[in-house]
Amino acid sequence: MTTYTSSWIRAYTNIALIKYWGKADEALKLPKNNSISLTLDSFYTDTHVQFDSRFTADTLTIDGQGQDQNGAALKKAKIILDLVREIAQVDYNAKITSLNYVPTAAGLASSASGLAALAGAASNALELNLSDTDLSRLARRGSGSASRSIFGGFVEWEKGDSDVTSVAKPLDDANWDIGMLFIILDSRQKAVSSSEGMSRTVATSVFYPAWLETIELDLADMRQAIKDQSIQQVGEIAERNALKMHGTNLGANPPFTYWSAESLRAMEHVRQLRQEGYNVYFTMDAGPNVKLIGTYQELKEIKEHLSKYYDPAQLILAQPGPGLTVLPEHVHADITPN
Ligand code: 2P0
Repeated sequence: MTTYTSSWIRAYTNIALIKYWGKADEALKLPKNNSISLTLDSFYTDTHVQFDSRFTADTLTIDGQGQDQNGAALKKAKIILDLVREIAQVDYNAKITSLNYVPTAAGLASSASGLAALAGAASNALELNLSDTDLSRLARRGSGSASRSIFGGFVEWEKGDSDVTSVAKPLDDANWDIGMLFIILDSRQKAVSSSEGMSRTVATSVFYPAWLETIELDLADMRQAIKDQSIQQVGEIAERNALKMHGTNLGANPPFTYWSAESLRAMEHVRQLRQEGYNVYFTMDAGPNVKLIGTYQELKEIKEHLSKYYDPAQLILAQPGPGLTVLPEHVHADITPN
């Protein structure tokens, strides 16, 4: 019998300030445009992988729940397992154990942190000693946004034009006062997955050409705003870019939106807070939740203010978070498979 076991690896989630919206290559997950994100400390996934000659199938357990052999989560995981098995030249099946530290009912996509943690753990088990750049490439094959969660702070995923060149790079360590406040509005499964949403938009949206025509300018402006450590610029550009992304969905055929009435109400709160003098902006992803961008200090006050309208569990503050982390042995020692 042969067995290869990883350490526990932690990856933090990230939220895009300039969105990834559209694939140039579906199989390789090469994006149509670069994206820029902020890795956050509040949401993360811890993952452990064991390859063993006795296992008869790949298995995945998330928060103690065994995942369906034909389910979406295991399918994405297998892409990464197959890639590392090919590099290491082993054909053993794997047991993946994953813990998601996303508050219950948050309804936030865990694919960025989940697939980044898996890329780290699977390659750690087989002692591949991959560089962060190669880990980003590997994570990307599981889920595009996972490529960015290898790094902490502000990150840019360069679209590239091949499997080798489409990788994320750190932009800025975000060691200044910026944070996000999540308003959790709905935890139900979304009707249009992000993969389906982006491919329908690329194929049919009359507004998609405008997205591509203006993206380079948005990227350049965002890089400068980050360099200047300007919350106002980062926030304004991120808000505009998010609204533009959501606009492309309305121009698709059939049209769709991730917004709910509650999302619009949350956006109105942000506009109202600006009128009151707060330097706060919002972004939204492939779901109804709204994420506020501001200084951590102001977001703390805003959280208090918004608690008039929302349950405390719906309001979650986050600060910039680190990249992929190898956890010390005592963490999760009680549940580590042997
Ligand atoms: C982003 N999103 O940049 C964009 C903005 C959602 C809206 O990346 O198909 O789960 O696995 O590559 O990474 C969500 O898409 O999609 C996403 P796949 P992924 O964060």
